[in-house]
Amino acid sequence: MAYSHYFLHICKDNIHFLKFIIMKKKLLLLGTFSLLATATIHAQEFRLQPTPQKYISQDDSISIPLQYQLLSGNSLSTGNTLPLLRSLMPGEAPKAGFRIYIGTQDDKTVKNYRKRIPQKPEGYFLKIDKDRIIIAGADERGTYYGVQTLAQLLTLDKLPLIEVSDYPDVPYRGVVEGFYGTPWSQEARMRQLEFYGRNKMNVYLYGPKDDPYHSTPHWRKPYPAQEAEQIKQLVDKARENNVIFYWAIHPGQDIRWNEEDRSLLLQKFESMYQLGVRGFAVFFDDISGEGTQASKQAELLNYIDNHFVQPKKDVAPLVMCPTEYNKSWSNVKGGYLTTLGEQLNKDIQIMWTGNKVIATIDKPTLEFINPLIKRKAYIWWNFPVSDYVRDHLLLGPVYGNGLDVKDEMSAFVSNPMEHAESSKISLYSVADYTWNMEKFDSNTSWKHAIKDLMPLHAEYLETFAIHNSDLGKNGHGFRREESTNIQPALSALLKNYQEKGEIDETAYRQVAEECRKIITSADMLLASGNENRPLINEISPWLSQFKLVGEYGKAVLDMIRLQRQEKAFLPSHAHAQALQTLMTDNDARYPQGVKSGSGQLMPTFDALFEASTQQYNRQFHTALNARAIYSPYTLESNVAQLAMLPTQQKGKEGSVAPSNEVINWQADGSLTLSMDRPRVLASLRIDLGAPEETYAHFRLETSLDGKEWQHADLQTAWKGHTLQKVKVEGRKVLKIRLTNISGNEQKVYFKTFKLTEKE
Ligand code: LOG
Repeated sequence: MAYSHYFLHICKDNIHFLKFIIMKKKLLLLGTFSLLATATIHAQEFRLQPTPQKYISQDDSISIPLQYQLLSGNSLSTGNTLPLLRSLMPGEAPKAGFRIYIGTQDDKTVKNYRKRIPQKPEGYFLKIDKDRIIIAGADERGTYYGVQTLAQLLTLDKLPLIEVSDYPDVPYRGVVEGFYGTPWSQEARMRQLEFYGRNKMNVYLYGPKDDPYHSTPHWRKPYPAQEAEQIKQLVDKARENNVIFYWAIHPGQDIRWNEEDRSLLLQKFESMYQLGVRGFAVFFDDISGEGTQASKQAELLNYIDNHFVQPKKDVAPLVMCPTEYNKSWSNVKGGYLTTLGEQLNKDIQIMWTGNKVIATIDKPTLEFINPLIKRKAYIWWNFPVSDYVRDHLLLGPVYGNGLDVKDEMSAFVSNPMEHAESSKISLYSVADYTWNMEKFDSNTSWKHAIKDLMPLHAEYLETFAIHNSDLGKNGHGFRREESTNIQPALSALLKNYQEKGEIDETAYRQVAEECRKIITSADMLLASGNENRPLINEISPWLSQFKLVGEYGKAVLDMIRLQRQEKAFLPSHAHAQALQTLMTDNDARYPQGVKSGSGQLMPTFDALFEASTQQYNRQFHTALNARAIYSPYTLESNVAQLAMLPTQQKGKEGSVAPSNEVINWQADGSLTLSMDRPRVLASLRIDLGAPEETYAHFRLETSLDGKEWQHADLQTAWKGHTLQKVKVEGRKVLKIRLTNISGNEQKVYFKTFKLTEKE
């Protein structure tokens, strides 16, 4: 296939949209994959990522030069730009006719092109001519990005004659590993850093909540040797990929505002500096008490800036995450944010998650915060983080952020899922969005992200991703579109069936076809071998669930088709029930739970299951089980942050989903968990992540009828902080209620609320 060629389509304005339809040699060389998979990716649509600001391409191309003469500027004698170029193009030869001129703007090698270099940080000019390539950067990172763009063009069979003038919209773009739960593995982080380099993201902030040396209890102590070595490895990897590695500390839970703690914190930073870290951050999110004082935080940060960051000269601007880090939690009159705005040194960056903890970012978001903090917000975007909906994968498109806010922010970093590889679907688009906002096209970017992760199985991964996008009910009330491709057919099918007892044949065929695609996609991905093993390992519980969803859909379609046939209906009803059981079992097999297709597919299939069974029962006077899902627990609360938390059931265990944030539990506020019928308890555990005395402010009661309430003792079991095991063994209850009786607001966490029933 060496003769393959590409076609250029240049659209109206001739610059921003360029497509190469190309047969990629590289893909065909990956011989380990099945023929079928290879056949499906014949026509690859090529696109530069992130979308460049400007490019013009002639309808012509050259063969990739086998030999070339390298003329490189002095500014590149160190750093990783030339090593990257050499690794991409091995044929360097002193006398070759083809030349590559590369340098930053003051270098002689690119002096003829100086005027063409965009005068923007990290900008570059790249030109591919018949006899030469020019890569000229505004600064070193810009030159490096020019080489990264060339790297993408080199995946084509031939090099297009092209001119690119490019620079990023947002100064700092990247990722904050800032979620609760299992931190990313070393290997995952190493792969991430390469991914950031390739996608022109320049920051990675290390701050996993569950690294004990980042937060309480061990933030004061240096890392043990082995962990330190791993961080050093990451720092080196980051540098290799031109990413600034920020190390963040989270001291606010137990910091004392004295000299001892200040110097311990500085010593910790110094030890990280020794490991090569050149970016530092202090996070004060999700804390209560002493640590939350704005003026103390500002004093500490300024001290770090004046006595550590500035004197070192080679350290990136200090970043801080405030305690009031989103609008819904901020009390402007209380003066927390204005104190930070006024007192913090001007070069210190202040993070902001938006109008809520989880929110998209738009103009009004920034118009609110920027004047308060007297600087451009450093956006901490809580997507695709899933630590509050761990049973879901968030693989849908990145959408909803303003396309007109590039000048209003100093940075935009995404907080990802604990699944590193799966997060790349969103991170790819975050790179694209932050580089060139106006041209950002959510859906195109998403499709290319998927192709980037699994070129040979993109079609299947796309099917999986489109149905695994929404978060389900959650405490933050943040939702995403899901199953957009089939949603109209699903609702037409359901509406016609429920309202008229009729089958919309077109919709039926579309849904049946989608179920077939779902099953095929799950199988193809599970058997995809080594194309992207880390990704498949992460998502395999969801792939198994996804396949069951497809099978369940098929069984339910059979049910509505056979609903009037007394005998034939029964096996399809039984099969659908069996599949429900398998899905429940699979969900229970993993501690975090596993939900798939929960946004559109499952609610529709469940509703069809119920409607067809009810119809059948009516017609044939039977009593088949017509209930698809069943949750024995419901939660009610007048504490705003608790009201939306989902409940979960696993075998004999019932629980309310935990929340990570500080809960402001108002006086007399209560939470009530109700059961479908009286149940006998074996145990109840409550963890408010608070000192023992806090529990005295709460009253726990149970009731058998919802009218009369019986007191239950909260009994402390010590577990670092506290965990309450409640003495309820053998008690029969319909409702459990926890009330703040202190007369004041209580600040607590809501880490555990879990009961087990007696056999
Ligand atoms: C935490 C963060 C967590 C995220 C989503 C910030 C600044 N802090 O509610 O660690 O991953 O929300 O659960 C947060 O967002 N607290």
